Amino acid sequence: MLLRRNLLFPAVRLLHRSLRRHQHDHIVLHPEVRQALQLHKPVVALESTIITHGMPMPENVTTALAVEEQVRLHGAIPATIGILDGRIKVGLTREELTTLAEKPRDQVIKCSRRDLPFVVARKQSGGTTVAATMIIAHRVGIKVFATGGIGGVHRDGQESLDVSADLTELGRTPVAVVCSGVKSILDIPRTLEYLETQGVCVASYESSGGIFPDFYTRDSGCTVPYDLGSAQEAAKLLQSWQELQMQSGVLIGVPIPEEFAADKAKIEAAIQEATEQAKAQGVSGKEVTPFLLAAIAKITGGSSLKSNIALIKNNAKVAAQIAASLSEISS
Ligand code: PSU
Ligand code: MN
Repeated sequence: MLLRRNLLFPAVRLLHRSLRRHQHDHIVLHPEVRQALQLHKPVVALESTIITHGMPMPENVTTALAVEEQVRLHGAIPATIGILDGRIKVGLTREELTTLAEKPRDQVIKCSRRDLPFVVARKQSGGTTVAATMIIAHRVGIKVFATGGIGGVHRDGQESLDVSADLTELGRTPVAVVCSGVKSILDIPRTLEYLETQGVCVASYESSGGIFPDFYTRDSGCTVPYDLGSAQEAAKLLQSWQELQMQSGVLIGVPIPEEFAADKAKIEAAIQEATEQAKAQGVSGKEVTPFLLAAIAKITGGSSLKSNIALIKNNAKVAAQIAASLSEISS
């Protein structure tokens, strides 16, 4: 008896240890989101770096709430993902969202894949980037995610190796990201090359000829191989992607609504100026994107911010329609 117990004990201990590793409460689902997922209802994930680092107060809060409303209006449940005191929340409440938005910048971390374990361990708060939001969305079973724009290869990225972790995440995590493509503060052709290498299925949405958008304008001058004509067509693509069990993401580029598109020459000049300011001030690493966004908003007298708000609301609508259509054809 004693011998048997001694033989079994290490195995039991191992089992215990592995159970402990999986039984944690780092991720907390909002009851509404949990129920929607259990019932296979459409859910759209939303990121929070756009709230903590992408937009100024109070537009960050009003936009985040307006985006959630768009998701609901078009038939899905919104799940804004963010980190509060080390807890990863899936479906931030209005109060939590406001708390996160109002935190001083030095108390809220821009959280990408590499930052997640540290921020959780230290019980810090943070906004999740596209990469981190994808990880959490996938973990809880959300397939569709809407945002403004993803990170990419920075201009001169071939020298600096400043390539957003969003791109490698798209290569390794099966979530469909609906966005307005890649910001023109980045190197768009190189970003698309990198996504191809990562095996990411990239499509444009309702833009004949596969013209890929560039955030502030509808035409980046780059094309992608596929164009999706409707939410139903997008849902069919996602259905095949699920059936094939692709372990990589899908990127759907939705152009900014015509009436909010920026003037190409003006926005390009603002980007040049902002990029020079960043260089002169020695801005680097994860600070680059937030710095450029704020500088461009200032140079354009706030009109870039207006475009930004319009496009993310539109993306939320499209993502909700796609998620709704996907859950319809999958049930
Ligand atoms: N683009 C925006 N606003 C943002 C971001 C991108 O217009 O807030 C954020 C997103 O969260 C994106 C992140 O995932 O910046 C990319 O940052 P980096 O390049 O450091 O990976
Ligand atoms: Mn970077």
